Amino acid sequence: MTRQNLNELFARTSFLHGANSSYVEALYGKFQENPGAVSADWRAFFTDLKERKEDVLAEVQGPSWKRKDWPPSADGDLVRALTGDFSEVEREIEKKIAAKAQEQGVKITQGQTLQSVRDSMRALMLVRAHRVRGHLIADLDPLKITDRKLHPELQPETYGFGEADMDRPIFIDKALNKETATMREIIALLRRTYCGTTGYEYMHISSPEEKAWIQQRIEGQDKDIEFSELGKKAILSKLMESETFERFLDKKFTGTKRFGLEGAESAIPALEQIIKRGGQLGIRDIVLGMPHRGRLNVLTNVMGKPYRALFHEFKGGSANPEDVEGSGDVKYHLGVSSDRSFDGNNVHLSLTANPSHLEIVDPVVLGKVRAKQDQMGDKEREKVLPLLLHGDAAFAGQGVVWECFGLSGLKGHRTGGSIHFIVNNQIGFTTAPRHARSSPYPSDVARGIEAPIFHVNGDDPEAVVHAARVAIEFRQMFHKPVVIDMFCYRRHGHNEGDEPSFTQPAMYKRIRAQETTTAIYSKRLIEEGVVTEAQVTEMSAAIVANLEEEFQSGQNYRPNRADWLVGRWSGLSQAEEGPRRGETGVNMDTLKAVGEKITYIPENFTAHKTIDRLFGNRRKMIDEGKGVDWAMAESLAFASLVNEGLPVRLSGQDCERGTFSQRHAVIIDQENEKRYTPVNHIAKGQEAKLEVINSMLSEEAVLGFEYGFSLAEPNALVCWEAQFGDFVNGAQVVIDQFLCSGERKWLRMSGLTLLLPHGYEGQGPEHSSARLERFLQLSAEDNWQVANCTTPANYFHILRRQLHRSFRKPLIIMTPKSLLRHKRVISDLEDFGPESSFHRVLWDMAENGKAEKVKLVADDKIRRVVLCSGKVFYDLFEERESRGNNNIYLMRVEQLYPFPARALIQELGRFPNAEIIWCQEEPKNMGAWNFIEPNIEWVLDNLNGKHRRAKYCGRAASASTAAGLMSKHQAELKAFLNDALTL
Ligand SMILES: Cc1ncc(C[n+]2csc(CCOP(=O)(O)OP(=O)(O)O)c2C)c(N)n1
Repeated sequence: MTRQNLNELFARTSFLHGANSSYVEALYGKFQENPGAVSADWRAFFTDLKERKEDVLAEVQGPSWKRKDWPPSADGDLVRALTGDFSEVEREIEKKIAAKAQEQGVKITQGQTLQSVRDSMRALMLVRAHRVRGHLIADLDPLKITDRKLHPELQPETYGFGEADMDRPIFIDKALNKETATMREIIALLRRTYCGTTGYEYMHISSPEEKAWIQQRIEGQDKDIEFSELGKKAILSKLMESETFERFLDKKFTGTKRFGLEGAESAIPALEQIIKRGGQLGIRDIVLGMPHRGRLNVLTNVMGKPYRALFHEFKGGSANPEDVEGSGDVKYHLGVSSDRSFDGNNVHLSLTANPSHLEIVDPVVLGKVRAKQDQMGDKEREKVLPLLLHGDAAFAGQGVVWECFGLSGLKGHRTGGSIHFIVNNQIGFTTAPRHARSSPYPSDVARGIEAPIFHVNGDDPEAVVHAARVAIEFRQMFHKPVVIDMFCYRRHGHNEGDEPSFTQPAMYKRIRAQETTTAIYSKRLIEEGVVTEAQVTEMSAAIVANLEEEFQSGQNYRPNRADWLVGRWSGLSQAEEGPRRGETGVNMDTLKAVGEKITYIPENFTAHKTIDRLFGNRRKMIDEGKGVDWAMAESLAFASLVNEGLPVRLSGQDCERGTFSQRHAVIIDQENEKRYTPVNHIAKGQEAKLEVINSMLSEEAVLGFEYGFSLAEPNALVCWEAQFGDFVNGAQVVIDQFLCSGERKWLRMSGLTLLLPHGYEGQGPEHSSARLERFLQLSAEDNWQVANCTTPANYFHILRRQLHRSFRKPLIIMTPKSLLRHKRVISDLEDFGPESSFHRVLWDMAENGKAEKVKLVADDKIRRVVLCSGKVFYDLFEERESRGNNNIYLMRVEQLYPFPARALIQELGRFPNAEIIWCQEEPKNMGAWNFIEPNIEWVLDNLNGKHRRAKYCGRAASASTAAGLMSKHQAELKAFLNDALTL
């Protein structure tokens, strides 16, 4: 179709786009069969159109790169409404009414038919209004403080139905599961379904199937929330356990912070329902994440952590045996795992340890889930469920919540739908909802990804459990996130020592008068005859007796085993001191074979000509055994790992190609846009794969996700790459709270690798620094590794080392930009071969005969050693070449942390007469200087030589990371190189 035709079409029908392609297609089919079957407008258009149907549809369907599942096909009503052809719906209804009348042998006049059609249309509008807005007048708030006025769109009068019209039967075309109903019945059904103690928000979903499924599940006379006697008793019992537990803690440990769940107890039977129903629907593993509120209750009453263990911790005892190292954490941050079994279905549960920073655990949970799904081969992502609990203020306020929703539909990060349970106690510390968010509900952010949202009154435990059931069913059916927003209250202050009436006197007056959820539900069940008062008292007494018994056992309780290095982690151990090189060299034959595969472009694949050339060059590196550059070294590292059966996962913005167009891990056929990942074609039946993911433009959630993945999968190399190193700032919380301290706080190892492009090349303040200084400041207690490598071979080994040792530690690497194409930044293939390994300190290249001009003097004649790290080494090297200076030695610290003290004692010991300089390209208050100065001093003290301290050579301290002007950058560089190389 020509652009002119298209424009014409757009002018006439503004809805012609991919969303309606199936509609247009169907219409065109109809037209081809019988031109009279489509409206005059369309007939004229299709007749005008001389071209082939395929062309029309190809245009309508849009470009090949567009998302296949988006936009979803529009529902018929909407399309008709959009085209202004609403009369078609009316005509259909008219036909149905006539057919019905005929079937019943009733004669109706044309006037009567018209009246019926109008009734139908107006009644259906009322039905639709309830589906969309019913929740606005639902009875959601147990405290009844929210003003939920009748909404005009939900009033029958608005649609012309007065009292006199209430009992006339109206044809409603199977809406509400009924063909015909009176307005009185319709209103009753609508109010019961949409305005009771559950308010459904789902009409923002554009998929007709999902919408219809929810309607089928909740609408109609037979869809009332109903539980068996056994079910009701189970709910009561869980509520009682939950409430009694908090009371018991309050009595025994009065005033101790516990962030009690009181006012939100219905969350406990709801979680129980998700596990139970989930188990029936194929869930085998649930990873939970939650904040402080109610955590102790969830730990004991859902996860099955023994009460005695918790009581022991309340008394100041450790959660781990005494001989286990670690600095520990407060009890309301700790994780735990357990197995629960319902009706023969076993479900493994693990609650992820988290820091105080609300919501940051969410992406970590998602990453763990993804790894477990991969391990189980759970392609449909139906066996492992992410289950997240939230506070209302945090859910509305923390951006990472949205970022996680953003990940939910993406190939590299989806998890088959997370369930979100908001404990909406209508307060955040001391802040009221009207000051905590700009939208009506805390859950509104979920509308953006078309997740269904079930608002529910926490004082109706059956409604809450029902919402939980529908939520897990929906998730299993459609693999999308679902949100339960449970309106409730917080009985005490933010923690148990806080006085809430300072700030919310009216609310707390109501709360003090509010009966507990358990009391309300007990009364209801007594009235229904499900239990007797005596039984309730008995149940409660039994719970207290058990808690007392556990309390006594807690006196002598000692944890006998720490929950770490078990399951997938068994076989790994705590890291020991030493060089810890690992066996990272690869046999030459393997290197060559693998190198050949990853530079091969299949016959029937049309690569871009630059890629063709690039791959040819890479092949030459293998054939000639020299000149291996950075990107090829990385590719060899990935390929050799997958070749050993160890998967590699790399995510980051644009990382398939690589920000600097260096990687090309996935190549694209220029003819048909087919993708080809060479590393995944190393061997027939290759099991371990390289998964490279162009991620969403987020740092916080994506890094959190990859960290979570690495927690659950020790035997994959998991890497996250920042587009430029400075963007890692956006994920600082993950770095501070998890990556650098997770092992010490929670005994959780991670081998996550961060690739952070870093280097001063005159690109301005934002693209120069990955803030090396921050990582070094956080370095302590052997918590991770920070490196700034200068050779492709060292990069290859440090990546492989991540999986070839008996422990896992996060790795932060400053990665190059200009050095990716620097003529000196190459390695020989044999530096990857057997016996080769990672070097924490690297010698002067002039010693290896790689300098053209400089031949160094004997070690004792060396007058200065310039220590440095990263790219600046090459600037120093070339400047020295141009000066021809042969008594200055350039030594590289490739791994900054753990600081290679012993290696440096050995290497610097060679130069007894040399002064020591630390040279860096970063300003003095940044880079490694503040970290490395005392470390070098320690080394020099140990050497006991003439020089005891290193001198600084580099840029002056600066507020901004780098100069904005290239000329200023160059001048600074020239000045400090001069300082470093002038004796
Ligand atoms: C990111 C972050 N900011 C601030 C805090 C401090 N803080 C702890 S709890 C809380 C209120 C949370 O309110 P809400 O999410 O509604 O949960 P609730 O305590 O009411 O259950 C705040 C502000 C925090 N823990 N994390």
